[in-house]
Formats: sequence, C-alpha cells, structure tokens
Amino acid sequence: MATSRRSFLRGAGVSALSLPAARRALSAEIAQLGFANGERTLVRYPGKRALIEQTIRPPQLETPCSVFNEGVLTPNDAFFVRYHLANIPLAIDPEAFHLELRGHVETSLSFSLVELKRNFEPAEIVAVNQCSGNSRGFFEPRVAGGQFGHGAMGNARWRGVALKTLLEKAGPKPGARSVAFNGLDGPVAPGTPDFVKSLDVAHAGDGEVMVAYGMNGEDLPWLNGFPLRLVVPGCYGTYWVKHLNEIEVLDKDFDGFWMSSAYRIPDNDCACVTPGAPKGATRPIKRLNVRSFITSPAENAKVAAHVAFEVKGIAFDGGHGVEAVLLSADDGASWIATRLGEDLGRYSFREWRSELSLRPGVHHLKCRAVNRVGQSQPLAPLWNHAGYMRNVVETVQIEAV
Ligand SMILES: Nc1nc2c(c(=O)[nH]1)N[C@H]1C(S)=C(S)[C@@H](COP(=O)(O)O)O[C@H]1N2
Ligand SMILES: [Mo]
Repeated sequence: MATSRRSFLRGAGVSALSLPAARRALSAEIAQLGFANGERTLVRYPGKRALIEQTIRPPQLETPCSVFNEGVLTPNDAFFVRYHLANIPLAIDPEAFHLELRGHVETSLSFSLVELKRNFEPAEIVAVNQCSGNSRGFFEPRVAGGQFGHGAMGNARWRGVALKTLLEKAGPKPGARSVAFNGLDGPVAPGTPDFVKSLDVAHAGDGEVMVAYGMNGEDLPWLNGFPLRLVVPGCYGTYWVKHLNEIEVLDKDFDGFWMSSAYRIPDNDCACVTPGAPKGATRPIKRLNVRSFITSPAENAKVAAHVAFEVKGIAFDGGHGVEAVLLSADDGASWIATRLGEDLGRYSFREWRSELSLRPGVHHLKCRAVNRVGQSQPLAPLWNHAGYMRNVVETVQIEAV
C-alpha cells in the first residue's frame, strides 16, 4: 500500500493522539436549538467545522441546520457525530487493522483495508443517516436522552463493499439467523454493555447493506467511523456501526442490550403512545419515516413583502422515495405543490423549491412530504417514551416587511 500510516491518519483529519485535547470550544458562539434549554456552544474538532456541542465524553456533535441549505450531500466536516460509550478509539493503524467475519459460517475470514478496497468491486449508494432521537428536544412532554435539534442527520455518498459479497465468501451455515456488528469503541465502566447491533440474515445479505470505507469521495472521517462503518440504507443510524471490526453470524436472534432493551419503539402502526401511558409491547426501531424541512428562509427571517422569494428544503423517507412535497404559507390551511430537485436515489435527501410572495406580517410556513406509497407526515406530533421518530410537519415563522 502506497499510503503511509501518517498520511492515512491525516486523510482522516485527526492526529489521532487525543480527541478531547484537540477539541476547541468556541464559547463566543452559541447555537439556539429552538426549545427550552436549547442553548449550545459551538465546538471545533479536527476534521470538523464548528458544530453544535451535545456532549464532550464521548464527543457528540450536531449539524447546524444551515448546512442542509448548502446542498443535498452533507459535507464530511459538517456531518453529525453520535456515540454511546466514552471509550472511543483514538489511534488506529490502518495497516494492521482487520475486519473479522466469523461465527456460524463455513470459513472465518479476516480482511485488511487494502484487501477490502482492492479485491472487491466497490459499491456506492447515497443514503441518509439519521439518529432515532433526531429532534428529540422538541418532544412534549419532554423525554430523557440527548436533546437534539434537527441536526442529528446527514446525507452522504457511501462507498465500500456490499456485505452480501463478504457473507457469501464466508458461507453462512444452514440455520444462520442473524448477524451482529461490533466496533472498536467500548464502555468505560465494566457493567456497561458494549455497543453491538444486529440485523436478520436476509436483511444483512440484501445487497444494499454495505461495509463502507468512503464518504463523499474521501476516507470516512475519524468521528464518523474510520476506517470502516456499516451503512444500512433506509434504517436509523443506530444500525450504522462505526469503527466496525467484528461481524458475527449467529444461529439465533441476537439478544444484546442495544437490541433487546434499547432502541425499541411501541409495537403499533404509529410507533406512538399517549404521553404518560405505559410503554406496552415494543419492537426494535428500524426504517426512517417520512420527513421534510424548510431550509430557507431560516426561522425568524425577514423577507420583503409583495416580492417573490424562493422557499427551499429537503425531504426523505426510508427508501420508497419522495413523491411530492407540499408547501403551506398559511399555517396549513392551504397547500401548493413544489418542484423536486435531482434524484440521487431513493435513500437520499431530495431537494425541493418553490416561490412565495407574501403580504406584510408574520407568516407560518409548513412543508409536508408524501412518499411513493402514500405515507406522509402527521400535522400533530406523535409521542413515545424514548423520543424517537419525530416526523410531524414542522413550522418556520418568518416576517414579511
Ligand atoms: N461503534 C459505534 N457505532 C455507532 C454508534 C456507537 O455508539 N458506536 N452509535 C450509532 C448511532 S445511535 C448513530 S445515530 C450513528 C451516528 O453516526 P455518525 O456519528 O457517523 O453521525 O452511529 C451509530 N454507530
Ligand atoms: Mo442514534
């Protein structure tokens, strides 16, 4: 391999010595997330632009919403960062690194990075990575967990090897049921369960699930899972295991904590319960529901009255694809169609645009996406105990002057 270890790490944007020490808080700059106690400092990590700080150990960073107005792909240096466990890898030797594939298979395999890049046909897919708890800060009544605004999501072009290809090479034995994924991070306290996620064997081998080494034409950023991460198009970020180094095929359903206790939603059509009601039966969270956002104008923006201006945003769902985005300038009383932008695939953000001209005063703009199977967004928010899957029609208040 021509690339030296040091240049490889530079490529990942991190000196790899100490991330916490490399953190630069920009205390002069404050972000306001739009709910009570929504003030956050902006912070700069190696390889990242100024992002909204959610936690320090582990680093958790939210993308400012203005980034989603810049383009349909989220730049690597602006992509959000979510971790559960504080013991995250701070140094990885890409030449020594191996991905192990073992368990209920005919042949256990071990792949170096060079082998994954050279010996397999690269696959590419544009897909949204969204945290289950994106927008949790807006839940009312409030729920425990990271109080995110809308920036715990991003859209990127992922490059890697189809997991199906690797699984076929190892040869799952008859009776293989699930596949478990583990990364290099781990708990600080001995009692905390390691972050391991699983997919059933059919989903893991569907040809779309990917072991990714590239993101938007570069190596994965350190904080987004360098050197390998799982990409599970259409599914919540919790399955997109970072720093992936162990894949295990099992002859039973995987029952680790992060599948059997965490990341579960009410087992009903709306994934919701009446606030305060008992949790009831649950199932693992899975596919993204339909969402859309106005990215311009920004909240509290002023526009010139009676002058046409552009309204623009993004929409996405769990893989059926966006069929239409409707826009309302009168708080939902009437709706107009918008024009969809370039189609980068059914797992991608889809841009939309329209023009409005408003009389003087305060106006409430709303957008509402519909996917290709007719699913849309509720006009009133749904609630669950974990604060997952918010997809209510959001409102942006602006003033025409
Ligand atoms: N190894 C590891 N992978 C992980 C996690 C983690 O804590 N450890 N968190 C998951 C969750 S919940 C989310 S939302 C995504 C976030 O991906 P990002 O940090 O690249 O934005 O990573 C997933 N992969
Ligand atoms: Mo997440």
